[in-house]
Amino acid sequence: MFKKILIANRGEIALRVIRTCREMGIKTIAVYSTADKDSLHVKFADEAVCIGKAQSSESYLNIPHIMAAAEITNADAIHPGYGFLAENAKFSQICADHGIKFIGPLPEMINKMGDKITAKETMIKAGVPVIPGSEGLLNSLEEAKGIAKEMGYPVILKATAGGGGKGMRIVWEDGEMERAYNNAKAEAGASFKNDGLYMEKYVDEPRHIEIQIAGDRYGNICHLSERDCSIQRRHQKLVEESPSPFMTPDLRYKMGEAAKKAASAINYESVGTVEFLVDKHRNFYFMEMNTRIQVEHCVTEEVINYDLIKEQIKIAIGERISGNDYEPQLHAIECRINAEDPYNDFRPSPGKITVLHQPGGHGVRIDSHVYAGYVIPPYYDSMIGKLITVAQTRQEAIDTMYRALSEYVIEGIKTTIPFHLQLMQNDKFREGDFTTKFLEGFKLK
Ligand code: MV4
Repeated sequence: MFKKILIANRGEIALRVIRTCREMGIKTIAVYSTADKDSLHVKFADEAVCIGKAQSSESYLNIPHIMAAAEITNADAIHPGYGFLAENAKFSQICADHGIKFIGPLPEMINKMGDKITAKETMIKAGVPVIPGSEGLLNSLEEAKGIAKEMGYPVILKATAGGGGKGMRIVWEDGEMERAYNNAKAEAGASFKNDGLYMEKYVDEPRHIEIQIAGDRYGNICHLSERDCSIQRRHQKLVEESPSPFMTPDLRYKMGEAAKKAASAINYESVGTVEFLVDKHRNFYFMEMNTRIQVEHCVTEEVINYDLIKEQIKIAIGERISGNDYEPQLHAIECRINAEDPYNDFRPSPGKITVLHQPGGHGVRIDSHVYAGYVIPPYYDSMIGKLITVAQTRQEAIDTMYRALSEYVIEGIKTTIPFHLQLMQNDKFREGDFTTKFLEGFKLK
């Protein structure tokens, strides 16, 4: 068993990992930037090391600073959380070189999924359905036009180094291709130092449904059912739930098998997520694989009654997983509470939380690092917590969510709570009738 884990992250996920470590009898080391000296993860960890200035590049993304903190505190393992260095193959390799266990996948697993064309080729070989498109990189504008004409418009251009919508362009007709191709290429080059593009047939109004998986070093893989993450805005998820209201037992079986094939194809070890686009006919296609614990892992924890961080740590130690798949036993919904003004284009709203009352009661879970008097720094993402409700049915989970949101009192900053309150009352949402385009037509009253 690990004696001490260093958590290379901040905010709610750092606290989330500390909580599980404490239950497992593992000591924790927090690292923090000067902007986070009063953060709860610093207070709740057994030890804490300041690793640099507020900007992420000087602290949470600074590998030498983090490795130095791990060396002086004698950490046996590093948990990267999500974001920051969680999917950095170089960091995973450096941990291995220093005899410190990276609680996550090996570098080659991260690399195989980080490049989207490589990932797609791997999936085709493994028999996982992918969206029809170009075979690998587009070599020129003329080639792009040719493939689009053959396949039929609309198509979508994507960056091979991308993910999360950067360097992505939808193209509806031949006349738009030149601009879209050049813009996507420039944006990809600027964002990822890699301007490689590929093309796919555009799937209009899809759902984003992802399958949580876990794999151990002995080749056992299981799936832990799906999360529906279709409610998002500009590629930022706002609400996630499990099960998906669009799911059927047959579709879950097929997507579960496909996700396990995807993970097996790279001998995946750790917890991870396979993202799919699902069209209105319930055809599903591999989109990408996330080789990390995700923000929304909690809804899965609630419906299958497992601590995924505990499972992730046990896999890293070398324990075996059972190999059984898991079906949702309950319904869970998560609302991301962000320090953003939903009435002003979700503009960030950092600052001091002057008054705080958090909801509670039956079926309510809050994963958050904030407290009354806490100052939200402007340097990092704006999520200040996750409100998760769980109940026997989707309707009850929504009703509990509405009740819990109504109890929240946060003063001093703007939050996404008014948005969530309105969403929970929306008829289409309550009927489970939504796609990734849902919020494009959503007006806040
Ligand atoms: C697509 C698509 C439609 N057709 N690919 C968005 C982020 C990146 N991971 C892939 N994305 C999409 N790829 C094809 N062939 C639509 C999206 C998309 C999307 C996907 C999931 C969740 C929200 C989305 C919002 C806009 C576009």
